[in-house]
Amino acid sequence: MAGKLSEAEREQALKNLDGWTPVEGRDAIQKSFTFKTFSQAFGFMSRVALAAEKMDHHPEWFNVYNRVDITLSSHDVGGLSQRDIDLAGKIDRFAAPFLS
Ligand code: H2B
Repeated sequence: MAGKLSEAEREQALKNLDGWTPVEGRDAIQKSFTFKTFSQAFGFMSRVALAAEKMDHHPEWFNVYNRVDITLSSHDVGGLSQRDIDLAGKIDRFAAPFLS
């Protein structure tokens, strides 16, 4: 199980991710996705849900209509781990076809 990222690892990982920003007052990252419709948002969420279940690593998220706000953190280590970075990359790949 991947442990908490060091400050340097965290910085490097964030540089390689697109649009994920640190959450204020918490060792976590967040990103907001806006789709055209609820159907697209939910299709995206379904893909993320299946990948998350497979990884046994789950997002915190909030959906209203076409918007999905996602926060990633590893609860077991109380902060950001490589699992969050891997999941963030997958999430971006799932969102890309809808947003291009
Ligand atoms: N998701 C996240 N984000 N953090 C965790 O620590 C975590 C998880 N732990 N999904 C998993 C499930 C754990 O509860 C199971 C038992 O492996």
